[in-house]
Amino acid sequence: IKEEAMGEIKTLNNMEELEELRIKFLGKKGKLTKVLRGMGKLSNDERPVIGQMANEVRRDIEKEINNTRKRLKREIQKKKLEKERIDISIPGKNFILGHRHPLVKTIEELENIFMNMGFSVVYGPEVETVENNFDELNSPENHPSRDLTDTFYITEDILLRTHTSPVQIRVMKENKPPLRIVSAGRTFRFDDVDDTHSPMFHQLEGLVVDENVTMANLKETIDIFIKELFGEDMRTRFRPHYFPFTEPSAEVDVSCLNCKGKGCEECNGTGWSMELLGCGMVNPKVLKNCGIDPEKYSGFAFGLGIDRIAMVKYEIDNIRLLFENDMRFLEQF
Ligand code: FA5
Repeated sequence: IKEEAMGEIKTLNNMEELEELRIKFLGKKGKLTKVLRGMGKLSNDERPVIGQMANEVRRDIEKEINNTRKRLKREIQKKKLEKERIDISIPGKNFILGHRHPLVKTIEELENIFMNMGFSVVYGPEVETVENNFDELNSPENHPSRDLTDTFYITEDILLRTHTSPVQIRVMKENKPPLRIVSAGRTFRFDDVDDTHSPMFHQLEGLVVDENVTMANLKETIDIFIKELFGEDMRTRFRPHYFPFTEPSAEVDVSCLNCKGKGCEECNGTGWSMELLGCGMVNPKVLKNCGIDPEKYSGFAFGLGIDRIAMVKYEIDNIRLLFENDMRFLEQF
């Protein structure tokens, strides 16, 4: 029995097999137990001899089981440690770092330039009232921009703002002059999509209201801003225009980045890049609508097309690229 047990114990690989072996030899119905139970049948002479032998065998088997248990425990732990080992010589996984969208970068840059010029940054909602978006801005009842085909209406009185100018109304109604704010955000129009037009685009609105604010202040503010953004040699061109909420009004172009105004293929020889913003002196009627005395105060306002500024700045020739989220495009910035 002892030899059999000792032989088998050497081939064991795990705790379960060891337990099975213990039961097979030392359990209630085990081989050795059977011998001990059969002792009653032995003669008085044989009993002490066989008894001692059986006890020795039992002790030896138990000892070997204990040793084997310890050996198996060590082996299991060793295997576990090997599995958990960290090989510090394996090259690390590449950590892919994201970055800000070119439009977000442009917005932050614009806000920073204006903050340095003493403007505060405010926010307005994308869903607006017809009152703030058109009425209070002196937009005539029959103006084409109010048309269903140009504006996304939600109800008769609520729409997706078509420009950031309603933020002017909110700011003037809630605050007293002097005012000096910019506000960037999304705007929506039923425009046909082409290289420079998108139905969802971004504007940055600027508004200054104080005593003795003049057109010269407006022109200088825009000039400084454009030079901060594009560099000292960038020139601006103010073209007379019409907006119901400003009088007089102007549209502003900047010199072509490619030829710096000399005239090249990209600007069709004109030396000027696309129209970037609209601006003007706040119409006294609008000041009045918002409870500001036009006799005492005057102001200027402007609305920049942020997408177009990003396009000029990063030399992007199609506005759609900004909204397609194609990684091959975005990874270039
Ligand atoms: C306005 O929206 C006026 N609210 C701007 C303004 C503000 C004038 C304050 C006076 C005082 P306009 O419709 O021209 O103006 O749009 C302003 C700029 O938004 C444009 O110069 C252009 O850069 C940009 N823009 C207009 N429509 C689109 C479009 N569909 N896609 C991309 N950019 C556009």
